Amino acid sequence: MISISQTDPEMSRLIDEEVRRQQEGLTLIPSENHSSKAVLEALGTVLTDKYAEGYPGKRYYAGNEVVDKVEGLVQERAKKLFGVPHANVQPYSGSPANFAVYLATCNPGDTIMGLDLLSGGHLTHGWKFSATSLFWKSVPYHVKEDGSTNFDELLTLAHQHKPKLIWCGGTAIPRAIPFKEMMDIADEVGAYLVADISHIAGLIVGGAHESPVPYVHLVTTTTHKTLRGPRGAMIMVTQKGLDKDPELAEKIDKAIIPGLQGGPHLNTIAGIGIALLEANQPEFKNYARRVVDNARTLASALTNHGFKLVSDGTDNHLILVDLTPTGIGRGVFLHLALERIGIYSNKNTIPADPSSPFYPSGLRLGSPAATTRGMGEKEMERIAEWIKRVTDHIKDVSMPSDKEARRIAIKEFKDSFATDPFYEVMKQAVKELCLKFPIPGI
Ligand code: DSN
Repeated sequence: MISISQTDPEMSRLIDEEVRRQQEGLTLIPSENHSSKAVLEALGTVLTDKYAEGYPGKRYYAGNEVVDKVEGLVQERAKKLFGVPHANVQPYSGSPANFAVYLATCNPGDTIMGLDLLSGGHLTHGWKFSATSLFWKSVPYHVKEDGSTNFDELLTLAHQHKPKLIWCGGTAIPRAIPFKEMMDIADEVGAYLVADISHIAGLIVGGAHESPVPYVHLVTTTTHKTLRGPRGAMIMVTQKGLDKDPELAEKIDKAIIPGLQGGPHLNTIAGIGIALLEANQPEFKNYARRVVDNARTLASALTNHGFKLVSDGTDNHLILVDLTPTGIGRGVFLHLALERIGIYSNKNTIPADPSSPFYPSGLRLGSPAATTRGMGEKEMERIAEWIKRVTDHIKDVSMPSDKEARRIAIKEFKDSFATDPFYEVMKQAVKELCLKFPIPGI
């Protein structure tokens, strides 16, 4: 940090501030994690300065003899770890990776299916405001109120619309993804099946979730969630994918460049390689198991405190709390109050949410980052207790249905933080715990 503080003290102070926020607070956002010191170091190397449009051995720029080896090494590690014949490690992040899948497999206007965003899918799986539904005809499928996939609806829609591609996976799914059942439907209608395993990639390589590789044609994943690498993504082609289309690997590579991206971010790619190496160590299996154990402990402690959970629990790293028994739109208030005391979560829609996505009735929680810091059962129980105390403390706040009244209610709620000593006392308790569990990369 020394050179930053000399060159740009203002930026240096902000980075220090963020280090403190992460260290003194508790990340329960299921899509965030704390990457290792080695991963962070890779991001700050001269690899960031090199242009390398193309792929190893076939670039548009000179001077690639070293970065060819870097990218080749990361490709090999990805292939080995996930058990796939082809891996593209260049996508800048999850959304471009998913976009490249469309480019490689569909023509503009083709029909695609994905889990509706409000059911726990992702924007790029065809959400109505995503460009993916602008260029392709999106037919979303949903979960039932208990959080399980509505296979009857999916099967009916798939036969009716004959999609070219079906997505499985998403961003707010507390249960195991039913890859085999998805494959049966995709095969029946001749669609590509793509697993977006961004949330659970680390659990898959750590043996805590079934792998989609035998069932799907393509796999996309971000690299920074349970996989604990830098912010990036990968696209993998399975043997089943090559059997369906022997040119699928080339099509994916072409979709990334020249289709969608320019030069790859080689510092990130090196960081991904380090994360893959780390994920291949025996200790990572232990990490993946502890992530799930911690999520289950947190889920059952919350249930014991009277919270209602979507699907009544979790199979993975993620918990979705249904706050409707105390009123609608309450995810907003709880996430703000938790943020005030240094606990970071997501307001989130629940299946059939009576409120809107910006004022949802659920709270999304996850265990990957806390587990990376070494927290365990005792800490999960304490965290559940804090969430309960905060929930009780704000029990009288309610979300108005009128738009302007809503804005005022949220503002007054936030203003109350400054004068209510409860929040500062709680923040100190959270900080005290967090300081006992240092963030590894710092
Ligand atoms: N932003 C990611 C998440 O939080 O789940 C999905 O893109």
